[in-house]
Amino acid sequence: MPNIDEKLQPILAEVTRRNAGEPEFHQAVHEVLESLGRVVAKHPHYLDLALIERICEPERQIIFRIPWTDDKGQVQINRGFRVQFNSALGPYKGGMRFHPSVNLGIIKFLGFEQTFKNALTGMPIGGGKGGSDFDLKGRSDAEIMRFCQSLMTEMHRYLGEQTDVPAGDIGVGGREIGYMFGQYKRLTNRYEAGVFTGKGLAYGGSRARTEATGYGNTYFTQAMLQTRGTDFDGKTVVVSGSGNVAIYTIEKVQSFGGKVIACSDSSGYILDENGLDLALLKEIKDQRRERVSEYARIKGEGVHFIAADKGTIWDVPCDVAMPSATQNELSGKDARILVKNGVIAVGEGANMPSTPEAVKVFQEAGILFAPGKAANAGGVATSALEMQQNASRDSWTFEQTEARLATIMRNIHDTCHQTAEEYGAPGDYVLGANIAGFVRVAEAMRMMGVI
Ligand code: NDP
Ligand code: 2IT
Repeated sequence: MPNIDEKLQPILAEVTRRNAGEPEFHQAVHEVLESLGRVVAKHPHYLDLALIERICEPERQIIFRIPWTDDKGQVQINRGFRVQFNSALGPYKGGMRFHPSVNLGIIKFLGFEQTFKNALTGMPIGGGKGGSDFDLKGRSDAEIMRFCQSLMTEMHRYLGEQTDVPAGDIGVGGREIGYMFGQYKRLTNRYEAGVFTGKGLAYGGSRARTEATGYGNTYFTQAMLQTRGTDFDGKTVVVSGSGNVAIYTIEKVQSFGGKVIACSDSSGYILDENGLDLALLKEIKDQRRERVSEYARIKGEGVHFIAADKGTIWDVPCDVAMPSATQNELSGKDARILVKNGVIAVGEGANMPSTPEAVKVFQEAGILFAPGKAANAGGVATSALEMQQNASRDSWTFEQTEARLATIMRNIHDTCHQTAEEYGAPGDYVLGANIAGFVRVAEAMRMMGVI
């Protein structure tokens, strides 16, 4: 553990021992502990109070069975998770992920990161995350509904607008949130709009929540570029993924004058040197729920589809890279290729998409690098705005909501930037985000006693 302060090494050793077989969680904790040496040097009382140890231990972890019946009448079983990580700043808040790779360690890493991310927004939300190893691919709407209803039959007892407020993540969008909220309402006999965010506009959702994560990452990355006297205008951009975060990143980058030439899904990536046709991409992904290769098939000449076993999207030369698919999708090797090809900024839309080696490569090359827990916080921040609208039985315009989002992202950027400077590492947004997020949670916990 060469990069971790000596006093903090036993904490990582204990987290690793106590959470055996959870490499993503160890990785997320490792990264935060690397930043905290400078904090305990200034404020040694955090060590005396075991605040770091307490923050690394989730308040509650719930694992449950999800039985449901498929369209053929066959009974299926999935596993459900909700990790209620930290409630020092407000009700647990964080998305639900449906993907076959989901396990406890992945949900824990996401809940841990969420705690600091939510603190960075400056809003009254704690950290949590949940999900299931359910695979949506090839499932009918009816199957997805029955699955969501069964999940909620168990999970509803742990939720509440003052307790725990889920939202979407990978595999969970408007359709799934509707089914889960509908079942919650039935089971509790309460119209508790603020118990879920990312809801449809017809029943208490917020305008701009769908767009918020991708737009927010674009605002954050733009603010970073401005510190070097430049912006998105005329830049070539690569965005991985083609889900919620990727699509609205592409939309905002294009509106800022950037040219997005590639995006991907788990089957491979598409390259369109003329700039992606977003309307077509939205139709293929949002409406038809098809693969990105369909885009190349329809466009024909000049547009390429490269299958996942033939290359990675990070081979494409670009000025700005915005990884927006999943954790550890961008390796040290990918980072070296991006740097060699002249990348100047990386804004993480996904959670922890760059491996630790990749982050090191970017930082050593002096590239502007925005970690996900800061750059993608616009999604959860707008979820908090949705909760605010629900609490006051109000509904704001798109412009009003987006203006709030833009201000929040500017504030998060400035907080990370100033914190990095204050702690002697100017330009290090990883350090700035980790320290600013940690201190806010730690201070609240300190004032509340041994909790
Ligand atoms: P979606 O399900 O809408 O899209 C996910 C995209 O990533 C799809 O293109 C998917 O491809 C691809 N992908 C997912 N898993 C893998 C994998 N294991 N390997 C390769 N590609 C993969 O999810 P979101 O856009 O909502 O989420 C994307 C990222 O952003 C996640 O890291 C999420 O945690 C993060 N995030 C999301 C927020 C939100 O508000 N939704 C907020 C903040 C962060 P395929 O369809 O082939 O699986
Ligand atoms: O990772 C994330 O921040 C999200 N998936 C959004 C969480 C939320 O509660 O809106």
